[in-house]
Amino acid sequence: MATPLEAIGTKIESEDTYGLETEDLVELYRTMYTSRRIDDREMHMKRQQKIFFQISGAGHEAINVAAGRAMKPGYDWLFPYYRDRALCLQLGVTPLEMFLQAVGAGDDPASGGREMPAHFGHPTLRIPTSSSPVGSQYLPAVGCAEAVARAAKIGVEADEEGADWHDDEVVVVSGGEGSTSEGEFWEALNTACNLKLPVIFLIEDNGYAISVPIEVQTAGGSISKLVSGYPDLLLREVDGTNPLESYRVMREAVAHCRERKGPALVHAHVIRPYSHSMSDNEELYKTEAERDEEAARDPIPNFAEYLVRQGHASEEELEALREEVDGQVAEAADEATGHEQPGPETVYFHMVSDRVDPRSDDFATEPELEGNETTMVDLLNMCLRDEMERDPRIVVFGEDVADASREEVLDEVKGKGGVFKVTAGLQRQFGGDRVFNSPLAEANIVGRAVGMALRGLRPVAEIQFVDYIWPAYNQIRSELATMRWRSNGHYSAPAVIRATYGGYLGGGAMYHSQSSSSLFTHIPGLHVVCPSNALDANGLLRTALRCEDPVLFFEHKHLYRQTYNKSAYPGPDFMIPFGRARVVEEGSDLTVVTYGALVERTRKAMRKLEKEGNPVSVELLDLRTLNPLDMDAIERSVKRTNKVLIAYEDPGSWGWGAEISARIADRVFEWLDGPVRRVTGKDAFVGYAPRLEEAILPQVEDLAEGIAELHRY
Ligand SMILES: Cc1ncc(C[n+]2csc(CCOP(=O)(O)OP(=O)(O)O)c2C)c(N)n1
Ligand SMILES: [Mg+2]
Repeated sequence: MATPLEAIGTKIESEDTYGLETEDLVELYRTMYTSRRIDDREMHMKRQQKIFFQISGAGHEAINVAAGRAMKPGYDWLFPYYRDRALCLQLGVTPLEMFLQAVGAGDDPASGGREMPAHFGHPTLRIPTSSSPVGSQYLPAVGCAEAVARAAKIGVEADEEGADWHDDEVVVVSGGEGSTSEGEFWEALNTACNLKLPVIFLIEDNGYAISVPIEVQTAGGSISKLVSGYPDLLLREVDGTNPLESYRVMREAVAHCRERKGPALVHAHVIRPYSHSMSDNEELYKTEAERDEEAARDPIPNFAEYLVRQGHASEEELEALREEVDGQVAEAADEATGHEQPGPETVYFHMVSDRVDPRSDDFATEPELEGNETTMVDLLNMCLRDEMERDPRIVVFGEDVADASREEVLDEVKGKGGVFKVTAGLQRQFGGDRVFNSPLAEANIVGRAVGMALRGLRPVAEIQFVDYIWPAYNQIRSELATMRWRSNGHYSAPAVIRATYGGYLGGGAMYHSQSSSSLFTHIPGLHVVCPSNALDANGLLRTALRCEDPVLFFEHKHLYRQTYNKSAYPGPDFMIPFGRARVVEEGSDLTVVTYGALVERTRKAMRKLEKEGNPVSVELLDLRTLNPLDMDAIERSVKRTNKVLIAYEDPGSWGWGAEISARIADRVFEWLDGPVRRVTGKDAFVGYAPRLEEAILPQVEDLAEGIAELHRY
């Protein structure tokens, strides 16, 4: 149960200082005051157009410094949000570093000028770059704590890069009360409690999310009441404008987590005296009386008054401290304005790893084939086995991927191992700490993968069907793919997300048959892989696991067990570089550019035309990876054949083929002897009735017709 909040006072009455000496108290005040003055200064700079956005931590300073004081800087991890200026200062981020972000300087250590002010991050203080989507920090924070818990059980060596874990470290993740309305908050809390992870959820409740008051956000108006049934969750409610009471509960929460008793949630009531941001004016929705009431709870004057009243400092001493801080803040602001913004040449810096290039020849190894031919499912499974043996950091999880979560039944049952069996037997071989089921929550799966990858594990997360990836899209788009770029190369999340996709199985209908590749190829920083056969699947998955970037690895369900795409096992080191198309068949009349299930369908279309006495010499290109794209192979082929048809399963419009078509027009227009044609899925969802599915997805006949028509042109 939450400790009841006895009083939210305007006066700090705490008798006990909870072990903090006079010097500590004055230092806390200094940090709180510094934080407020940075906000004031930034607001001034915004009006002068020296910075381009401002959002303040005003009113949150007391709980912030208390949290920072309870943590071990550079040892514990913080996933902050934009109100956590004083918390970051307390952990050691400097005013200059904050101003560097505000002016958008290339030297900004948090993001190199890429993110807004107050998007805190630090290369060495264990503050990974923060993003803007409200609530998206919770799941990576849980993954971060989980990585340490798993590493200990798995026996991963602590000297791996990023694997600098300590078995008593804690993770603090913060957010406003509004952020607790996001599903990701609940998914994170659920797993933190379920796995008893050392995560402190610090909820800074200022009563508003921009203009929307608490009673609209939260049933019953109190997040701590709402979560009171979560097991092993230490729950504390506190006046977050009182630094001493805040310190008391934060210290307790940190101790609870250090001792591995489970997670904690601290519900801190704070104020927000400076409107939401400089783009907001709270007078539009808060009455004067309400604002006066908040002003009376302002932690900065109230703590100063307390320090004087209790004899920790005199008025004059505090005045001198304030003058000193004002000078330091002004100096830092002036210094920051002298720093340059990043140059245009830096745009692509740290989009992907600059150390390991999965397109390079390092990833081009020859297969050493052995044994009988087998299916794509088997060769994916064998790749995972090989790589898990080679790299102890690899963990595999998702829905139904384990053989059996209840390990005691494993002697009696065969085991599930994935709804398509790609992960069959992995739990049996590598144990339940490395191969495990997740809750049925896709954002949870990807968000935790982000946090684990950040800490040096190599997560392989499975999304059962791409049709259900959408709850995870925010994590993929906003966290996974952006981590390296937005931290200017200081943090990265090299995780592999495997997802099944595609139609042609019959009866899958609209939620088990879609392809959605272009919605992912549109995300910078994310590799997108789509193998068409068993051998490629094996080699490309190995590359995905050995590169240092996030990879979305698409597996076509229809191709999993086709006999025509089987291969013998290519050995434990077989890799295919990304961005290298395969010429499936050479030809001279026209080029077909495709991937996935349409590779075989195009071959069938070619054979059909031959049988009908209307042969076309087609050069068939299987792209294998959509991002990076082998534009050179396309260009080379089109220059020879002078005609090109692009075939894909997705709805045609706004799709992936339109981009390739545009690039062809751009780069080899002069070589074209005909229009760039597309054979695609209809602009509809895949229907259940087989006749409907057949009409919606591109068939052999459609491809044959398209090829013949373009040939005649
Ligand atoms: C997912 C998402 N939706 C909307 C926004 C725009 N937005 C930014 S902050 C905010 C309010 C957040 O309120 P709360 O969580 O209570 O934090 P506070 O700002 O009050 O500290 C909104 C709606 C956003 N950044 N992300
Ligand atoms: Mg709020």
